[in-house]
Amino acid sequence: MNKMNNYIKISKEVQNALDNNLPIVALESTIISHGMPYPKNLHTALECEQIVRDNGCVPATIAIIKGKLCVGLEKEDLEYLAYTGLKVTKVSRRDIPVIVAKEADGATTVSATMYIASLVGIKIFATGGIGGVHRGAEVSMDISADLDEFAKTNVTVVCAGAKAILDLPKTLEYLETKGVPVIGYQTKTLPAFYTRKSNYSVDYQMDTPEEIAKMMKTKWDLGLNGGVLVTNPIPEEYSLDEDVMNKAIDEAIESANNLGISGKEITPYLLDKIQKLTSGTSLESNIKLVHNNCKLASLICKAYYGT
Ligand code: PSU
Ligand code: MN
Repeated sequence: MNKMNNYIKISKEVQNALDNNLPIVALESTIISHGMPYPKNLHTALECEQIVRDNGCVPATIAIIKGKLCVGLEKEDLEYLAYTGLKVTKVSRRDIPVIVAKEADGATTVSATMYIASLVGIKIFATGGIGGVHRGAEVSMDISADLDEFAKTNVTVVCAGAKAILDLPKTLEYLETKGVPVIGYQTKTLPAFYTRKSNYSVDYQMDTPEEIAKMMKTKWDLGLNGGVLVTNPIPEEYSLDEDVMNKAIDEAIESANNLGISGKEITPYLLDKIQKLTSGTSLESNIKLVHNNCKLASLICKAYYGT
């Protein structure tokens, strides 16, 4: 652990929470630099932190700054990540050692954020959507590193389901193979990010934060390492029309294919294209669902810590 400490920088607020065993909710930074345009990305990042505080937990936004794995960011770090946007390296698990060794900056995806959160003992993390199995993965082999992270890292992630830019049934199959429970919060159907429902079922419906917290404890007590995925439907008033969204998604995927975009660029490209095609309504929904997830993650976190 000593060697590890050289690489980690914990903010005062988060260190105080760790010292006093207070509930902490992790937040990712790829969503800031690559998932939303400036300045809404900055406002959203600050609002997310505030929602976590308002719900009785301490926020820990995670990123790599000058080669340090930062747990809890200062306002100027958030401003920098938001303003610099796509020029900040998108860091998933495989990128961590390279960016740290170069003493460079990185916006962490779900996989990298889960890993860094786990290093300091944070158990819960809120985001918008996770990466998954892409459509056409049987040819491209494009499966997000997020899914394998769930197989090994003991962190629960609260999201609004997987976006329909992905292949939802293949994503569920993959998580099943990796032994990851997919929980629907007050729903039996897998939420599809912009919409409350998909055509697919979650593994288990759970109706209270306490029920989820008890299952997490049980899982890890039993030595069943790996994450838990909690899917939380977007609030009704912000959910978008399924047909309109599917049309935008199909168009965005076609455009990405025509341009030959692949690898780590594809998810940010599709998100940006969909935002443009829906003239910003999808961005507003995206922001609202992230807020909603920050609240639920905080409630689960408090239940987990018994506070
Ligand atoms: N989903 C969103 N917004 C995002 C992402 C996912 O709605 O910004 C980001 C997350 O950081 C996620 C990453 O971990 O995209 C997945 O990228 P990839 O598909 O390249 O693994
Ligand atoms: Mn990928």
